[in-house]
Amino acid sequence: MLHRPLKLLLLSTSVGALGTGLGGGVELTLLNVAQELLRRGHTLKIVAPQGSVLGDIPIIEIAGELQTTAQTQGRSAPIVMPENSVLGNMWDYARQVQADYDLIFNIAYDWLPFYLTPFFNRAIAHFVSMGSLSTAMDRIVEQIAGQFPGTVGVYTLTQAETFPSPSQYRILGSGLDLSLYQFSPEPSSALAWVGRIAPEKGLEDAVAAAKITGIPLKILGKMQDDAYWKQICQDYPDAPVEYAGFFSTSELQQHLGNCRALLMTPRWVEAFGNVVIEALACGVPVISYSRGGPTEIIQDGKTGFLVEPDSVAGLVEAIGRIDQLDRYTCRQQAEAEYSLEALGDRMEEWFRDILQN
Ligand code: HBI
Repeated sequence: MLHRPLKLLLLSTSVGALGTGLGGGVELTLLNVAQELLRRGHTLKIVAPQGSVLGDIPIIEIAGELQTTAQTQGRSAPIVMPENSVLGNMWDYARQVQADYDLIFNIAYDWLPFYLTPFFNRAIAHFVSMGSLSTAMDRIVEQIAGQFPGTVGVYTLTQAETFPSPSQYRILGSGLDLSLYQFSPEPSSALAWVGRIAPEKGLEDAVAAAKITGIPLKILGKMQDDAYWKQICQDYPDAPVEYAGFFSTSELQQHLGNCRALLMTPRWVEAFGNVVIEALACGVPVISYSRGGPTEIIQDGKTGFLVEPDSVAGLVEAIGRIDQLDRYTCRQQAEAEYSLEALGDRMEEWFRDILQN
């Protein structure tokens, strides 16, 4: 069991079909983890909502109603299962086929997969993709992390620290297929902002900074909350910003590489911030609020600047110092710390530790 290839069943996020961008950074994480495990000789299947596409990886599509995104609910939100829940249907499928696999990998930030863990006779590795969002989720995540030690992983330490017992979580970090990201030595004058366009991402602060500095801001990402975007446009009618759309990796890295710096303005504890390492991979330094995952990635003053959270003035001040940063140093950090190789080692080691118990 320890060194032969593993048979893995990966269960995806429940809030949207893979490829729609609704899954945010988790879609990229799932694709990268799956590709790297396949490259290493393991076999795997991904179970995901109908309409999912993830590269050329085999997907078992499951019908049913999507879950509501957890980050739009309140801390005291009850657990809600829609009629004909795709999450319930995904996990009923997993129950039926579990004997064909060595290990199940869950990436949904939902109550059900955690609750079902003791009912399965296969080990389940849970990857928690966000920080603490509700007491109901905290309770079940903490319970399973305690009952099945070592089986609950997170991206970063700051993310783990949003939960009651941080030391129970395995820190897994993230990684990218760096061959998909071209180093770009000579950018245009524009700044970039990349992410799901939703309130927790704090886009309005980046737009305010663009208005104050007069530097054009290119906005890339899934238009998740139209009303939120319309409000920003009303509040900052003459800011030099352009919403360029939602792109696949190859187009995203072209737009991103052409920018002087990426602005990260998270209102919440960003669990990791895959866009940060995507920027570094293109040689683009990152200016971010000092909050969540980016604080563990950005080398302040070398590959970016960490700014006082929610301070637009702080963003503006940092933008004035971008020329102090070396773009090749940014690429080098991505290669040293965030390669797919490094992520694959961490995931494989995690799985083998779980199977040894
Ligand atoms: N919300 N309920 C729920 N379930 C998820 O799996 C989920 C989510 N919100 C966002 C999310 N997953 C991730 O895909 C990333 O956006 C972090």
